[in-house]
Amino acid sequence: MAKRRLSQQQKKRIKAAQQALSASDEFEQGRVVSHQGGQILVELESAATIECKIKSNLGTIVCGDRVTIETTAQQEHRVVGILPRKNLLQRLDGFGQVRAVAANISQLFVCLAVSPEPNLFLLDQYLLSAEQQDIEARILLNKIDLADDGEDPFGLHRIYQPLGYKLIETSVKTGTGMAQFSQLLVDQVSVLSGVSGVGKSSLTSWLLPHEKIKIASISAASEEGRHTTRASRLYHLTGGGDLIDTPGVRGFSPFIDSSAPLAQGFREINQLAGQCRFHNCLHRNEPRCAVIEAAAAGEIAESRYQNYLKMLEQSG
Ligand SMILES: Nc1nc2c(ncn2[C@@H]2O[C@H](COP(=O)(O)OP(=O)(O)OP(=O)(O)O)[C@@H](O)[C@H]2O)c(=O)[nH]1
Ligand SMILES: [Mg+2]
Ligand SMILES: [Zn+2]
Repeated sequence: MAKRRLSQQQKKRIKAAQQALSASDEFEQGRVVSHQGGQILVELESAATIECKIKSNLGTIVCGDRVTIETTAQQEHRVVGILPRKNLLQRLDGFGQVRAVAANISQLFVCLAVSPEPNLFLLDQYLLSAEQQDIEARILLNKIDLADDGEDPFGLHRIYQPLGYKLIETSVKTGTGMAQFSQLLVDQVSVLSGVSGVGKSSLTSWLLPHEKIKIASISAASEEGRHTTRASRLYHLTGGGDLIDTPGVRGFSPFIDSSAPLAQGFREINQLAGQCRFHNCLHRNEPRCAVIEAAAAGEIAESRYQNYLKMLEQSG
């Protein structure tokens, strides 16, 4: 794409406008706590929350964004600028389009449940996506009260703990693991993501009993989620830190950057890749591949290697 050159005069004008923007009393800064339809809720530094419209051509605005707001003479508020983001969590929608979920976050909880049963392919996609977006991912297995025997249901500890992923088991129903969960949230900006019905809003509501948070009314083991939460929402936790509850994802929807080598999103594969005979080895069927050898020897979990191959196939 041809770069557009700005004349000296244009540059001066832009700089002057930016200085005027930051110096003016008419502009305030705030943080987006929710965005639904054309309506944005912004929390100001004074802790007041105001409804804002958005200036056209501003691009996507999401929960966690820091924004500049203009107030008109008619006392209408309008978001006119987005401050630079530390990071941006993205996902794919049902049409394969990239959608922003939340900005400026410090950790992502991939939420799973004993029922609906975890999909490890989706989990590995999430972890890959988090690695690519440089976001700390943690795994949460909720509804542990429904597990038959307490010992590592679905083998999650066996597979993911050696890779360095923090894994916690919770039950909103019995309170199991909730103290540990609360502890992990202190002073962090955390996002709860996962399929519908795993209990993201139930977890949020447990932590914030005074907030009115919509939760699916009945839980039947065989039932798919009902997509109860419709828009992401950022809440402040009493112990310090913020929590963003998101709507359940449909199908396989974490955002994966296909221009980056897939192996970089699989910690154990990435670690071995340097030992393969070919520097551009895809660890599929190449001779003297350290990854294939490790998978055959059981040093890489079968599901992880198979999911890597499946993603490789889908990306090409
Ligand atoms: N047994 C059991 N049921 C739970 C637990 N946590 C949540 N549930 C139930 O699971 C169902 C779904 O909970 P929600 O919190 O609405 O799930 P969600 O992940 O927010 O779903 P979406 O908003 O649709 O994405 C509700 O009926 C909850 O009561 C738990 O720890 N144990
Ligand atoms: Mg919900
Ligand atoms: Zn290899």
